[in-house]
Amino acid sequence: MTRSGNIHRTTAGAAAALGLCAALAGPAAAAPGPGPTPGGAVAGKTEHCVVHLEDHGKRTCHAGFREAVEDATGGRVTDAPDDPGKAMADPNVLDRIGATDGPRLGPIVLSIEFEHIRFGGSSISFTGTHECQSGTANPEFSYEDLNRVGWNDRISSYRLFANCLANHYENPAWNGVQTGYQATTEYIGDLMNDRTSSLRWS
Ligand SMILES: [Ca+2]
Ligand SMILES: [Ca+2]
Repeated sequence: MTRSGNIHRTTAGAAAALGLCAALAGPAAAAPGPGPTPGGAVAGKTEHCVVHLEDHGKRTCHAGFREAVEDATGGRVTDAPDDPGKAMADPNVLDRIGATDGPRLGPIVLSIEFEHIRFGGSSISFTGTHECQSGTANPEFSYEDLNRVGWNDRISSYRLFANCLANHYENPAWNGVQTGYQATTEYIGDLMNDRTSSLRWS
């Protein structure tokens, strides 16, 4: 199947959305603070945000992980454990978050990125229009600068969904050191821990 139309449209949409996000960024995005050490104590409250790439990069944040999962899945999954680590260890919950077909599906969850190792601390979920299918030569979704959502140099672990792999880049606009396209990991590794500034999914 051909998917290039979607690829280009989505990438452009995500890029266009960044300006919007910057304009709308509230207090929640203003103070990411120094990157916490893996597994370390969280300075301040945890927060669980969702960036809807399928909706011009619209970002919403929640105090609880359960609410964030409900948001990211378009209301499909309303009963995820509020403890992200517990949720990410529950195969049934993971299956439902990662569903990519069904009636009135809504947003597709691409990945959930976490502040700490082992899916701990605050989180930011990215959603898109479809599951990843094209291999890694042509990234299907991208996010140019995590500064705009208060997530620069914070990511320590992530869980991928929807057949996607993610590439994590040291600098905005997909520059600098990168992880290469990787599946779920409970630790991003010493090279890129607390260094990610932009993302691609494919
Ligand atoms: Ca971190
Ligand atoms: Ca960086």
